[in-house]
Amino acid sequence: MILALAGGVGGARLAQGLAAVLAPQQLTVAVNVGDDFEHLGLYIAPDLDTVMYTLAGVHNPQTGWGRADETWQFMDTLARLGGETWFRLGDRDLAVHVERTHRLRSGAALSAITTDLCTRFAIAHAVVPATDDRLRTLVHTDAGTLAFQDYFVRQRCEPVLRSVEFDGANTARASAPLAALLAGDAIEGVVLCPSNPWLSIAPVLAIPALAQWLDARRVPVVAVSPIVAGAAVKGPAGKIMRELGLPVEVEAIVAHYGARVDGWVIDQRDARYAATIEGDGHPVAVVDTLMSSPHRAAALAQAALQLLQSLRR
Ligand code: FO1
Repeated sequence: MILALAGGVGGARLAQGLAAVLAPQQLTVAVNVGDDFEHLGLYIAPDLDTVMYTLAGVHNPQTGWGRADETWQFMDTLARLGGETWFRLGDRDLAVHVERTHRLRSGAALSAITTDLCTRFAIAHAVVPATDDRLRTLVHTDAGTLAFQDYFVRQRCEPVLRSVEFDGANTARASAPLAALLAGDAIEGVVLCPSNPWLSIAPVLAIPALAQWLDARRVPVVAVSPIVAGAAVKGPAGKIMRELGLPVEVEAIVAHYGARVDGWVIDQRDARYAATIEGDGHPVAVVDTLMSSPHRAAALAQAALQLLQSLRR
């Protein structure tokens, strides 16, 4: 079993690649829930839905979020009624939020709901929220402390980020299926997807059970760099790194994860960093990391799995 930690578009794309090359019983994707929030009375889980829609092949490849072939009757009507429209919910997408919210209010756990929704989308591989408990990313900025989606969508990541906090992380437990996996000995390796390390992966690693398991692990961890040729492939990682006073380079990502990562998959455009990273004791695979098609995502997944395999020997 390979455990992939994912959030956002980079995570969803690599999860799709891993699902293409691993059998269903060989992959669990544990997804960030720090971006989740309540909006218009609904519970929205953007990263879970991005992974779910991508694995189901119904995602919108242009936006990276939401569904393909979406219609917007609900949003248009809401706008006419004077409702809040800064966070856009398509008609098909809306059905997922309504159903998930209803089930949560009936007492079901987020992980159980996710498993059932994924089955209904004919997804064979396991997708689990990192936690069933409340965990919310708060962004401390020059414009004050902002809830994640307020910062990310409403304010388009424009405020200068000073630090990030994961409200509830200290008491959050691993979700039921993830806890069961961590308690057994099925996991043979971990892949950190090329998701934003500060906004998407950090909330997952902030869950004490997961952090403790990783620090005591007996299996290798491989990470795929989300930085290519001095820029983030997608999203605000580059801007955030500059605001944190870090160079927007692979080596800053390597330093950020430190001893938590054993081996690195970096892009061929960053090949010059390979010797230094290897010199620090981390084997490196240099490949094309841009997942511009499902085929390329599968090739990248294969490279990450090969590196994991070599670390196991
Ligand atoms: N991102 C946007 O930039 N604008 C939106 O209106 C928006 C709506 C939205 C609706 C459902 C959903 O699951 C995701 C949505 N996202 C939107 C993406 C999302 O907020 C972020 O990309 C993630 O939280 C970051 O990983």
